[in-house]
Amino acid sequence: MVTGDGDGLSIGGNHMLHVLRRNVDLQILLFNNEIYGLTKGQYSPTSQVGTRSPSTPDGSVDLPLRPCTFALGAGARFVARTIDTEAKHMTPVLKRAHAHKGASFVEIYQNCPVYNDGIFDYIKDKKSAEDSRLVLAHGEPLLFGVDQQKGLRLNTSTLQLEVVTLGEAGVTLDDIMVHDETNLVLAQMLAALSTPDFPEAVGVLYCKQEVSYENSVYEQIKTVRAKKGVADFNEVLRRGHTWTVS
Ligand SMILES: Cc1ncc(C[n+]2csc(CCOP(=O)(O)OP(=O)(O)O)c2C)c(N)n1
Repeated sequence: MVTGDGDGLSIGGNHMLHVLRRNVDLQILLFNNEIYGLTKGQYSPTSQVGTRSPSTPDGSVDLPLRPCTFALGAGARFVARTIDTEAKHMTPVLKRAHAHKGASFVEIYQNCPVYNDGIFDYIKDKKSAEDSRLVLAHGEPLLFGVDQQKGLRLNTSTLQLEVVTLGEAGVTLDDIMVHDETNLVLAQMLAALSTPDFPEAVGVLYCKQEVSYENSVYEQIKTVRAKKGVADFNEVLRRGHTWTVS
């Protein structure tokens, strides 16, 4: 299912919530350009505060939604983020999403050259990408920056992630958190990170294989049939309040 930030989080936000919660076997690609493009540039649920648009001529005042945070909150079992122009990064992410049985949610940062041009330049441009992009790999330390010299450490007093530099103030690789895509709490922390204070996480944030909605329903039907036998549809239809008109 290919959708946008407007369609997927506002117009169809209700459906998105339940498809994720129910774990329907569906791959969802949410192209986030932080604007309603097709209908000529109205602000969307992911538009930054202050976005000037035909529907917010003096700038939007409401807090934007983070799609991955929303998906995790709704109970999605597969949540990932990638970038439209980064084919090398996107391809394995899409393959993982496709292989996942159940709802998989992929947010794709996307430029809108007409109504929101350059909105993701900070994470795409070679100059700033190193500091603003945290490329996730399961089992690998959360390192980023030029020469991978910066990393994320868990501050155990505040229970928050913090940016540290290897070799400074005694920081070593052992201090850096290791990515575990089965850890929901970590995924929620990673999904919420934003520039300029933090890099933004791209890759698979969370993956937990659980039985899909379809399989649960088929299992249930099997169990009920084993117990009660296969119903005769005609008999079911004619049971109860039915009349024969002669
Ligand atoms: C129920 C419903 N309401 C409104 C519309 C009109 N409409 C079509 S696309 C769109 C905005 C889409 O924005 P987004 O999902 O962010 O995609 P983009 O065009 O930016 O890629 C709207 C409001 C619609 N198609 N269906």
